[in-house]
Amino acid sequence: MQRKIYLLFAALLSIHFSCKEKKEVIQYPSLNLADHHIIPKPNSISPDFSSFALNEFTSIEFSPTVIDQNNLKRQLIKQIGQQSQLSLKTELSAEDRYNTIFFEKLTSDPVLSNADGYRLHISEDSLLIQSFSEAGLYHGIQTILQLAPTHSVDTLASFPIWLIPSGVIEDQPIFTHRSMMLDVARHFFTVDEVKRLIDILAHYKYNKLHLHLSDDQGWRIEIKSWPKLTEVGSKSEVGGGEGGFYSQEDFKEIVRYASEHYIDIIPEIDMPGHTNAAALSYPILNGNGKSLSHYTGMRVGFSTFDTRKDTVYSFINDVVRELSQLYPSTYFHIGGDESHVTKTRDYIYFVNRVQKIVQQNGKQLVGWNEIAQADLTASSVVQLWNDPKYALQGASKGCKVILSPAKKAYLDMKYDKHSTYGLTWAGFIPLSTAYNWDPQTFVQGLDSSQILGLEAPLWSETIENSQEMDYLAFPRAIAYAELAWTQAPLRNWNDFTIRLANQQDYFTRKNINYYRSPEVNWTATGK
Ligand code: TNX
Repeated sequence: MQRKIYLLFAALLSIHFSCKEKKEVIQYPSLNLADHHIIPKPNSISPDFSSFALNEFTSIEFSPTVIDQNNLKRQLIKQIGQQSQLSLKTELSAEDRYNTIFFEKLTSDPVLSNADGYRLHISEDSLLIQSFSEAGLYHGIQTILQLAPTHSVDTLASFPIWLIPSGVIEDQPIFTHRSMMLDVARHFFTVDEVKRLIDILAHYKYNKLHLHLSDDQGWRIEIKSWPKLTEVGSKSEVGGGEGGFYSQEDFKEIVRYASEHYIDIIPEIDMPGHTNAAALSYPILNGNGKSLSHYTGMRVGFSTFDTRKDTVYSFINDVVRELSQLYPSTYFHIGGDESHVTKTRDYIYFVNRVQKIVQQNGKQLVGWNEIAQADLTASSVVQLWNDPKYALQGASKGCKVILSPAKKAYLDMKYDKHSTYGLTWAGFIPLSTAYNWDPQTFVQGLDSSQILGLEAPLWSETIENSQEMDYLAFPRAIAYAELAWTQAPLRNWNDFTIRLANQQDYFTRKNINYYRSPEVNWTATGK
């Protein structure tokens, strides 16, 4: 359809050359910015029925206060290059400049209030991206990528142009925390597999990736003061594979790569339960009184640290200290789920002590919903997964809540009974179930101001590589991206499925093995 419009305009439009060699005046086709397929859906779009012609003479400029100019420029050039034949230039001489993409950092704004928000002002001669933050400017790039066609028009100018509809987009998320979790403990995923996931999440404006780094089946992060964690504890996984771990350098590389995409890494060390691999490495930590061996099954709730032993807390302090130094962002996740063999009073005593350790190491504690039973300070965060009463209990202590209700948001649940991978304990989660709920009103009695955001966890008992990860994660993670960003009145299932069907070019380019949900008409590419 779009190609037809281009051809029509090519026939109608005359092209005028100005005296400067590269400058020529084109009459821009009238494109409708409202005919977009952007996910997450933006807050407001005002088309003005012209276009901006992206081309190799488009210069990239910044207001002086933008930090990370090099990174933003590099990401824009790289990501445009990945989806089209266009190589934007890092520098252009004044006479070579045809039009401009201008990044502006705002200090105040009448409409945008959220640091992650951005405005695109797209006109014939410039594409202005405004935000309070570099992350917001990066989100603006992602919207441009979704607006830009993969194919150029070669008939409207003497050089190829990629036409972007003109107008104004004003956009900001409902949640500051838009997160996915990857369990690298049940099965290990390599640094490259994690980086590939980061690319995709960033494209849909996620800003957090939580890595579940330890569980009964394996310990996945090098701790220099406790070397057996990786020498012993990393060498197993579900089903008996060889396991694996990230060296501290690997972990820093993941953090660095994620930061180029404005994604924070949140590491999780799960305790006092889910600790078989740690206790196998150092039996002094063990609190369940049983002899230990590598665990390759899928049961949960049988392991615990000895919560009354000071050595356990010295150990935890070393782990939290070493790990905290590897990343700059705020949160440290202590797990805390399913400690079925830890007595409740020991569990509370444990979480209280670990909360102090995390805070003394300069981080804010996050834990699965059971931690709400402890004496949490208001800076700690409760992650709802199975019981809303804990979300309310956490909120009553002033804590913010991350929503990951298993029945709605668990990426490891099967889509339906035919699914190749996945579990079923929280029910089937077809794409429509993933999309059609409202995080802001999900927990009755929880004020939406207490909600930090949404996280979709991908537990990895049944998956062991990127292809299998993709099957469970996509397209559901794209539905959650929209739930975490777009206001409820703007969300619409039918409209979402059409925009989703239009992501197929991107899926193909990224080689994403997405699940072709029968609920989506994958051939519905138009509006
Ligand atoms: C429950 S959700 C768990 C995990 C499992 C998951 C499988 C949570 C906090 N704990 O240990 O991997 O179910 O769906």
